[in-house]
Amino acid sequence: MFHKILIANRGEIALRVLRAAKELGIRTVVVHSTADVDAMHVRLADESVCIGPPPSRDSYLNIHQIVAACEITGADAVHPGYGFLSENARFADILAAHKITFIGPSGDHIRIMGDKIEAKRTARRLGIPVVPGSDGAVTEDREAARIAAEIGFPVIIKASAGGGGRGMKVARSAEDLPIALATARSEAGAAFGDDAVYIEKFLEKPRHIEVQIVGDGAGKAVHLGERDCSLQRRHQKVWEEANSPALNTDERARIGGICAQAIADLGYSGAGTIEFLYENGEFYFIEMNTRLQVEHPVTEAITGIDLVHEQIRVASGGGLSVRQDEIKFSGHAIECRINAEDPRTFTPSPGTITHFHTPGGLGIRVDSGAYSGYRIPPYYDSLIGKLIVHGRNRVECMMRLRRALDEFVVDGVKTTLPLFRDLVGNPDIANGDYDIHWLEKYLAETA
Ligand code: MV4
Repeated sequence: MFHKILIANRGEIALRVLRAAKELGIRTVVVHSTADVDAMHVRLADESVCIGPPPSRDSYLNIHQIVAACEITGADAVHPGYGFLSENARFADILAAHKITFIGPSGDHIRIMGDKIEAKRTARRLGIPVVPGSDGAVTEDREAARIAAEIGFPVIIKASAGGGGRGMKVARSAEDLPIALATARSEAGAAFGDDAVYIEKFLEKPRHIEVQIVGDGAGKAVHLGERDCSLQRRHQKVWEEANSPALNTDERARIGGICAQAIADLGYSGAGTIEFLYENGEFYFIEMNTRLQVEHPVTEAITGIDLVHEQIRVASGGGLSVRQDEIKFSGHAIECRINAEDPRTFTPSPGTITHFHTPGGLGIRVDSGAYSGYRIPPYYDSLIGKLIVHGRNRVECMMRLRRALDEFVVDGVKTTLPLFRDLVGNPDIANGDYDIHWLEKYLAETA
């Protein structure tokens, strides 16, 4: 097991990882920028190293400073959290070269999944169902027209170096296609320095369903069911649930089994998420994330498994703590992302939290580094906490969520709490009847 873990992140996820490390008896080091001197994770860590000024590229993204902090403190492993360097293959390689363990997959696995064309080819080879489309990059308009005619319009053009919704163009007819291709290519080239694009059938009203997996790097892997993350705004998730209200037990076992087998065959190490669009009872792979995700606590709530413990175990060579047949799904969980933003325009609202009171009681978890008097710096994302509610079934979960939202007090800055108080009373949400476009439509209609 590791002696000392360095946490290369900030905010609620730094605290989340710190708690897991403490439980496993591992010493903790945090790195932080000058803007985060008063952060909760800095106070709770065994040691802290200030690595630079507020801008991320000078601190949380500064690989040399982080490696130096490992050497100075004697940390033998790094947990990257999410965002920042969590899916940076070069960072994973550099740590390996310094004999420091990256708590995550190999640089090569990160690289494969970071290239969306390569990721899709790998998924298909491993038996994961993918969206119909081009087998690789499309370079010629003629070729694009042939593929689009074959799969049928509408189609979507995506950047291979994109992901998370960046660099996508929809073409509804053959006439639209050349312009969509040219725009997608030039935007991809400008944004990512890589103009490779590919074509897929455009799914009109899918849900976003993602499967949580963990691999031991030695050919064993498990799945921990799925999360439904369809409620998004501008590709930012707002509300996530486990299980998906759309799936039955058989569908869950089938897609989960396919994903676990694929991850085992890949020899993948660590936690990961396989993202699908789900429409008319079919799953279509779109991307894989090779990190722990913001919404991982809903999976922890219904399985009772600590995903960060599993990440640390497999990274240290200790293997998975559970077999697939020991993983049971119990009840229902919902996560609301509490952002310091206007609840309607989502404009960031940094500043001082004058009063912070979190809900409690059975089935309630709040992951947050915020406290009364905490000043939210303006330099980073606006997530200040997550409310995760668990119930024996979805109805109980929703009742408890409504109560928890009533108890939650954040004064001094605007937050997304009022939006959740609206959503929890909405009939479509109560019925679990929503797709990836529902939230944007709702926000437009209720503006
Ligand atoms: C799609 C799609 C429809 N058809 N692919 C957006 C983010 C990126 N991960 C993939 N995305 C989409 N890919 C096909 N073939 C619609 C989206 C999409 C979306 C997906 C998940 C959650 C919210 C979304 C909002 C708009 C578009």
